Amino acid sequence: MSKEQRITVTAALPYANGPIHIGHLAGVYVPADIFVRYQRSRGRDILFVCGSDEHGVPITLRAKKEGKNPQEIVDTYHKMISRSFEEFGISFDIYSRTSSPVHHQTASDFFTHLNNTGVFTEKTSEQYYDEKSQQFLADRYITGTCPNCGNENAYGDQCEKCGSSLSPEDLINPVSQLSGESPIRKETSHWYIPLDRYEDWLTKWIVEGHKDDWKVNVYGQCKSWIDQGLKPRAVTRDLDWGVKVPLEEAEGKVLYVWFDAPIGYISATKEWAEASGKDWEPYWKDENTRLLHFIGKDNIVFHCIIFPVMLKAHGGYILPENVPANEFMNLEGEKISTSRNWAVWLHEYLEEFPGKQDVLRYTLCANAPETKDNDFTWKDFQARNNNELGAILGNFVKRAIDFTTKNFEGKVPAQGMMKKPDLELEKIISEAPAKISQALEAYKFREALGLLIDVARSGNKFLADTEPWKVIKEDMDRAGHIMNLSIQCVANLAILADPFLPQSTEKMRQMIGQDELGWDEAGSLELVPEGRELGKSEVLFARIEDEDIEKQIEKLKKEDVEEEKPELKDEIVFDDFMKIEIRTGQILEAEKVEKSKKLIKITVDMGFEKRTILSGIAEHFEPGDLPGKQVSVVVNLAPRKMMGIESQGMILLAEDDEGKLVFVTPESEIDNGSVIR
Ligand code: B3M
Ligand code: ZN
Repeated sequence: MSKEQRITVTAALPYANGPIHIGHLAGVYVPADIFVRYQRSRGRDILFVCGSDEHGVPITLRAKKEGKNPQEIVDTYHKMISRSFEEFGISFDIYSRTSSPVHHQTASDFFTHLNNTGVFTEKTSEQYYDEKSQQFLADRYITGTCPNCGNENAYGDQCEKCGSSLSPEDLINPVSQLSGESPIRKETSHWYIPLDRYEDWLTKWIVEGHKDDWKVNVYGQCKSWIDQGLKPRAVTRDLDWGVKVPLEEAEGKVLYVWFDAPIGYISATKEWAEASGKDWEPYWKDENTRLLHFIGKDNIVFHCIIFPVMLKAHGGYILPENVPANEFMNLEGEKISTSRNWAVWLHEYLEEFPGKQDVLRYTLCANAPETKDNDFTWKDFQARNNNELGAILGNFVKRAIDFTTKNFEGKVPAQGMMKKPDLELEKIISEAPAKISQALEAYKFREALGLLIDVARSGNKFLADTEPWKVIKEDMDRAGHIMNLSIQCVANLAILADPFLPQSTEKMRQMIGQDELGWDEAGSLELVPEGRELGKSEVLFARIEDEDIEKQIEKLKKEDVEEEKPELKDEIVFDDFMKIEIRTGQILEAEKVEKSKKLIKITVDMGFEKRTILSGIAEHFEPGDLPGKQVSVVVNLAPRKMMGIESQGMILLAEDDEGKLVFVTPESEIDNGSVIR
């Protein structure tokens, strides 16, 4: 690997519809930043780009919810996100945004090029349309049941439960997120990128070409999509928020957010190059550039299949060398949920733990969800700070500096003869840089961090083995030699820990009066010259007390119970309500529908007739427990066929936030068929 190598690192563009939380940091930004800082320290020409993803349905839905326009939403969150990244120390070379003019131009040109070179197919088809909101329902505007795993809350573009990428037509029982109603179908035309035509190429490139160097989770997901067969995918949408489709006949259409967003990496590069007087093209077009995408697992298909196909179809671009995607970080044993406020928000952390950026970086890296989902707990955070950062690294640095300051007038003493424990320490230090490099180059950040802490551990062991506090009484020179080596160890740690703990290494350098050194200088016991005056020692990682942590745990629990006011549907007039005919009935029989996980077939005595009704409650009730129950039934709902059986009405149930279901039953017994209003 040549020192001159050029690397382009992208980190997923966060949607500008909410703040950053530890899940984002652990999965994407902390590992990317460690990698980039390491490569910079090796003197490599590395560019680190990111920015806000400001298009797409999540933004417009958020705007609607808050009664604002989308631009206001993205302005607010873009500012907030970029500020918190900066304060946290994620060292992007540029943090751009997709509402910028450069981006609109770049994305638009990219589309035009693909269109002019005949890459797209244009197709008119019927798509879901919400009559009430007068809008086509793309992506997250529509939800329904996933055909692959049965998740009832799958989105029109993706099921978050099983990860499959979907189209609205794939959803079972689709519902509009705008009105809550079932959509109708309406004709519209769109441009499609024919992913199917790239199957052979993808097989060669990924399935055969990246079997050994891509992470197992990434490779596995890609392979299974390719094996399942790919379909053409629409790259335009009937929406008014996004990059306008640059064609006259496409009035009222914008580019699909996942078409424009990855192009955002290129736009950001252009913006950076413009501002720093550089040429953007080698970072995207030179075959010697390593292109790396840091993302979370829900973005794999877009970065490994769709974007590469776009780049390939365009021509002239390089493809990602690797896509080191991570799994998810949970919090205190539960999935992070922004709607439930079950999250640790970066901007709040920065306020509540000022100056402790490194502790969070360390904890998130030590628990990085590299191969499986992992868990962040406040107890672990405290333990990592007190027992690892403090007791091992901070303690070693402080002992080395304090003992030298006190006994050698604050100057680095001379080296002497190397004895056995000295040689052991020398070996560990000389081998550490290559070992840590190897782990970092393989995207094994946890392992790399473990190796780093081992170096500090060896420093402590060295002091314990050599006992300078005893030696000094008889042999000042030997004690000086021991302290010299200890200071050299600190200097090495200041280099090796820099990618992981940049705040603390800055302090370490001050303590040993050392300028920043590059990675390739690490491994030596000659970094700090004899006679160098030391700076003041500092506690690098102050203890975190139980009460600091308890506060956080309480805060989480409190926010968890403070329920948000639910979003209510639009007001209706009395006549609308009177259109619904609800009557009491009694369950006569109930049986599970064969081959369905959810459905129970129920026969209800309505007094005036019997009805067959299918209800999706099999995961909540045993059919045997149902006969005899009085229930409320919507009797004038148009019949619907499911699993080949016609359902003639709907039985009402109440559902709480946890998904618990109970029947809506008359308070005391009443004739079947009684009217409810
Ligand atoms: N905006 C982030 C997400 O899925 C999405 C990434 C875009 S990267 C080009 O949460
Ligand atoms: Zn699914």
